[in-house]
Amino acid sequence: ARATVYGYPRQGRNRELKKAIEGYWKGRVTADALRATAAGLRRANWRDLAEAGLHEVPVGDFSYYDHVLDTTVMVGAIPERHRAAVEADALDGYFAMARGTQDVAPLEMTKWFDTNYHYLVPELGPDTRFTADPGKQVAELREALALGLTPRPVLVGPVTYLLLAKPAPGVAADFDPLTLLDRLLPVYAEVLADLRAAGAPWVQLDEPALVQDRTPAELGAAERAYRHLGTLTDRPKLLVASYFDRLGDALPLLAKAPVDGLALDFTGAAAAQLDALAAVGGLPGKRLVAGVVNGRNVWVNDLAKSLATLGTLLGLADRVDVAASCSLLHVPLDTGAERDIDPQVLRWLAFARQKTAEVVTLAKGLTHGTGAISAELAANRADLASRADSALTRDPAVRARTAAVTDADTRRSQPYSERAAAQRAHLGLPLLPTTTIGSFPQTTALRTARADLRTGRTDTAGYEDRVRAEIQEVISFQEQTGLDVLVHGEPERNDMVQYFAEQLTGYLATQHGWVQSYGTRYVRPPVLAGDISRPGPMTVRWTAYAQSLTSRPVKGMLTGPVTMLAWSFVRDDQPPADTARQVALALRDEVVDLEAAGTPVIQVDEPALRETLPLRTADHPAYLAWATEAFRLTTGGVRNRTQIHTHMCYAEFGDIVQAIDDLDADVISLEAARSHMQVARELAAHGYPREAGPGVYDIHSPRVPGPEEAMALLRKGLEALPADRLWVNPDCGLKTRTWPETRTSLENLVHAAHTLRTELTTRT
Ligand code: THG
Ligand code: ZN
Repeated sequence: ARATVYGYPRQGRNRELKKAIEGYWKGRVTADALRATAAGLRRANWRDLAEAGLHEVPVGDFSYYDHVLDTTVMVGAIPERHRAAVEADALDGYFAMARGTQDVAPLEMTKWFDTNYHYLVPELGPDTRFTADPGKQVAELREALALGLTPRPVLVGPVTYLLLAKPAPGVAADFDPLTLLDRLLPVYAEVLADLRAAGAPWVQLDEPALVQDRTPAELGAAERAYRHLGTLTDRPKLLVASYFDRLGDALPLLAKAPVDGLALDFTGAAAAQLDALAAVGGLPGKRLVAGVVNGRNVWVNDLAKSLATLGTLLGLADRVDVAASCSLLHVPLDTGAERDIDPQVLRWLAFARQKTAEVVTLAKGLTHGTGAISAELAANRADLASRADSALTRDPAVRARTAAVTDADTRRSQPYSERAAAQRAHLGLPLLPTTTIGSFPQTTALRTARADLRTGRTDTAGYEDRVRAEIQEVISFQEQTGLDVLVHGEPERNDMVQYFAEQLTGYLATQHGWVQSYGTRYVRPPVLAGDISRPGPMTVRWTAYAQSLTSRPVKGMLTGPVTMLAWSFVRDDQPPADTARQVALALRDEVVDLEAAGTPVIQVDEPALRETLPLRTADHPAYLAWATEAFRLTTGGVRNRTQIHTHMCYAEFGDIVQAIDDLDADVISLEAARSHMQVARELAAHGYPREAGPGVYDIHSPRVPGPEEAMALLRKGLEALPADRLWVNPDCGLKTRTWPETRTSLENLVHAAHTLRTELTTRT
């Protein structure tokens, strides 16, 4: 057995790639210097992988921005509006597609399956003509060959590429990109021939889209694609890779296809594939690459368990190799860089570098028997045992409390209709109340104060003075502008997940655990490592301070349990539902404390509720059940008169309206500015009975909408929802906007609300 991986973190130990690219954008780094940095990072990665003992290294997984955009370039599917820029300069044209320019909009960005990585969506139409442009892939292959390595180019497969695409602007919305398959396959054939000629023995074609529910037509397309590519004569050996879940109906189809190998995910729920593989008679004559090391979480592998899986697989294919389940792009680089995590706890964790070592160990064990890796197995057993027995992972008080949760804890004492009356009386709000989503612009003074606190140039007292000054400013601005429900502006928060993670027991923060989110943007997801508890209030002090400055209601702001899980690495030794319940109980205490401190409105944000939907629809009900229960457990402990808000920021809610209703929040604010109140219509169509604030200001754009525009959107909202259930707010937090933009847009928004309010009250 041999060891391999499908991809590796691109950024470098100190995010050198981010710095070089952003420097290039600012004109501080030349194109040559950027290329040299990139080549150096590729070399460093390959050397690391080869030294770790990988037999085959991936090539082409490197990217200046995104591997789906690289595929768009490889097949020549450059959108019309970007062609001039690409022809003028390939690198600048590439970045123009990714980020747009003054005059030209970028490609749309969306989530890569159920990970937190975002890709650039190919734009295709009936007139799209593909041409092969494998320059990047061939050049990187040559670089690796020159180092004396055995490289395996990794490409996005043609079926997944088309399934990830959408109709180009101006193309009918019902255009199906899959109809372009017959035009695309000859281009892939040409790329494959070029890679073979350049010296690639194998090429990997990634088809993760086949782990999702697929129609018979889509499965038919996959079958046709691999019959076509498989029967080419001038080609390298083909490895078709799937990951993020099990293949389902696509498994028998690919098992029979004339390709040379399949890479399958055997982690988590996908482990069920083992039986499915046996049921189709295995892969006689083919190479099986078994993804037994989870490539998207951070936990050390159970080596003995993986060896058992691998042993079973030995009988099912001609040759069995060992890999991580997916590209290691989705995990940080190296636990060795962490200084602040307890060394014993650090041994439970495996980042890309450690996962590569695990894959190599498993390949060795599979080839030479467990005797050859007895030291590794013993150490692994000890690490797993230390994790299982640790006081961090098992806190009896937390366990007793989660076990005692009753259905009543997840329900408020009265139904929405009765609560609404109590809240109306308590809050005394006007028709079409105005509010914001929570954050206000983070000023330079504030960022400097936070940096100074980190470096010790300011003490806590000095920093907190700065935070109080910001809160004062934000409160008086909102009063002057005439907003009805105020916020404190969140000046004390760095990131909406990290801020809470840092204050909860059981959560670990990393110093260097960067993971690419999109382009040059990275996040450092905290790790849900142990049982979660809240040593003390987390937000009450700042919210109460804000409330002390005004007689208008101030809204408390929390991140909900589902988002706390979605944007963290989640423990794998208990179901996510159990972890969510622990987080929910900790947040519930915060909600109750906020109420006791006199907070009349509390918002619990769940931007990730929609984005964590499982890939297969069969798995949706179970997910939505625990997710909505965790939200209700968080918010179920308050009195009727306390108003619970929630907020979500992506526009596609149509398929989860029922789940949104099941949250039993009193008010929801949603992104709607860019989708022109489609959300309001969807809520109305569903008979959504609660109050809603479809956003009337698109905060993702620096454009400031005029008062007429806010008014027009509100009128649309009023066509869908009755006036006494409609709120007026921007569609997301204002953290990324400037103060001048914020000021004008909120003035316009309040003006529109006041005008309509007068209109509505004088009419009756
Ligand atoms: N917080 C966390 N995860 C998230 C989001 C978040 N995942 C999904 C979505 N939001 C991702 N969006 C972004 C937006 C901006 C940045 C990263 C992800 C970003 N990062 C800085 C950078 O790379 O320069 C680093 C920020 C830092 O210093 O922490 O700008 O909101 N947890
Ligand atoms: Zn938002």
